[in-house]
Amino acid sequence: MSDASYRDAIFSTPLDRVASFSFDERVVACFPDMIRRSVPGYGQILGMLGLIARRHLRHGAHVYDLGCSLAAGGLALAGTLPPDAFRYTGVDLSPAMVSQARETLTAECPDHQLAVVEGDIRAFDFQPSGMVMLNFTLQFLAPDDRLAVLERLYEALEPGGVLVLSEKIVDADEADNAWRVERYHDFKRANGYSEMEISQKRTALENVLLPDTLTAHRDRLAQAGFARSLTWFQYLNFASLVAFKE
Ligand code: GEK
Repeated sequence: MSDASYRDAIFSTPLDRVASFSFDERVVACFPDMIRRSVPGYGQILGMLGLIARRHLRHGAHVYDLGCSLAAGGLALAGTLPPDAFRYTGVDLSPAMVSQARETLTAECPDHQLAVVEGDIRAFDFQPSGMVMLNFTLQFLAPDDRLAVLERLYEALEPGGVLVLSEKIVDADEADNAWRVERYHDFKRANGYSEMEISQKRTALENVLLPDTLTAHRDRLAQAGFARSLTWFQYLNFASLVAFKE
């Protein structure tokens, strides 16, 4: 990865009107710092991707990383698997993310087959694949668009294929949810975010990031065709599921 990763200070000054969050150049420049300090368990989830791939991926199969941002999923697989083990395509809507991701992959993993394309996963022509990673991306789609994307991913997966779905989640129980959200804010404070940054980011993500419950995720996966899914990781209000195509 290039050294151009700055500390996230996007919401560190008071704003009259907090604009909706968007994945622009400013966010790209501090993205690795932002995601590590604001997504509990992000590093652990990345660390498991290669191990999941090792168990489930047919040698040479194709892997998608949807909403790949800076292609951390591709870097994680390349760190665990040899160059001929898989072909990777990262897809992201943000041109700034795509160009930085390409630069990073060329510099870091020149021997692996890693491509990044600009595209909207709601209208993407998915090719047959052995593994799909959707790490903290489905949550940014309008709820009504989520099932159709999962249905098309189920179709694209080869038999024996796996989907890894990581998301910010909400608890159906109000008190449990409040406790998790409060501890999540403690987690952000402990990682150096101020009260103002926490509250402005919360405002910016309102109506942009709409989390589901784990039950809603499991039900939607089943509706899309995945007869088996399970939650393999949870840290406060962030979780990762794996779903299998029989
Ligand atoms: C990681 N997976 O580091 N089509 C394609 N990309 C999209 C769409 C869409 N419709 N909507 C949003 N995105 C990454 C982290 S970040 C999560 C994922 C976060 C992209 C958006 O441009 C951004 O790069 C990414 O989804 C979400 O493992 O910032 O909390």
